[in-house]
Amino acid sequence: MNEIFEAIKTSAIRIKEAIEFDDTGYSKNQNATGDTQLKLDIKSDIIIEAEFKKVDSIKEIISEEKEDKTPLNKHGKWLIGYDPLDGSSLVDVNLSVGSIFGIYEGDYSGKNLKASVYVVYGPRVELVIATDCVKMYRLNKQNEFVFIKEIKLNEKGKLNAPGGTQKNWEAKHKEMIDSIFKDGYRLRYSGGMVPDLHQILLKGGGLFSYPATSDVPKGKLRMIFEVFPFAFVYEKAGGGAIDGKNRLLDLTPSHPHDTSPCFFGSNQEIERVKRVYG
Ligand code: P6P
Repeated sequence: MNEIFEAIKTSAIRIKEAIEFDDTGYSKNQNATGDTQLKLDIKSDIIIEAEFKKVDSIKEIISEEKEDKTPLNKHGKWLIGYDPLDGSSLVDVNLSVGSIFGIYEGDYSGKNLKASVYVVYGPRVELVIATDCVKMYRLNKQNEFVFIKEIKLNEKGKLNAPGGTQKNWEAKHKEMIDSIFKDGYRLRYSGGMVPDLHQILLKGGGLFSYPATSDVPKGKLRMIFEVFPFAFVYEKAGGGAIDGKNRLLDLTPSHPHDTSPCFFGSNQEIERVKRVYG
């Protein structure tokens, strides 16, 4: 699997340059879920696909930016679901964005996710690899990713990242979020899933939520490309990841672009969600 991690590192360096210097305008195309694609979305996807095509152990890839799967090597072992540049619309207001990768074996169900990787393009470029544990690397002056530390969540944190349009939250969700703030948690929400979840991991814990709402009753975030990879990271870092009732990694999408309500956090915060949603 190391050859996949190396391909992601190479992609990340090229995507960093595209973010810094390329056109952040919209293309004339739409992705599989109807979002108008930014030129950066398309360029990031092209960069990643080109690097993955060099890796013989990859059987197939599927991108959030494409409707269908792309077969690569008939005898390959791994399936990769990825979001090439999540939160890309934040680039033109100079906020952090990220790439997310789920490495699956057999199919794209949560139980068959074997590793996940994400990259944060922020003031610094950081890469996190989750296998049996969660390791963070940072890009240095020589364009090398240097190991920084292992990431572990505390049992209880201090940050609260409440996603979704608040006027469309269910009453029980609003009550839960309000009570978390009443307990002194700090609001940390940029609208970028990767930096928002990265911050909670690095600051020791808390809760990120993107619930079912009246406008997106199945949630907004995609299971294969976004939700499963971060669920894997949070569990391996000692926390939890649920859809309100179920463990997210116990779920199986019926369509590659299926979404799910999602809650990622330290164990005490996840228990709090279960008491409200369970
Ligand atoms: P909202 C970015 O578009 C994204 O897919 C995630 O990165 C982020 O967590 C979410 O949408 C933000 O959505 O509805 O809160 O703006």
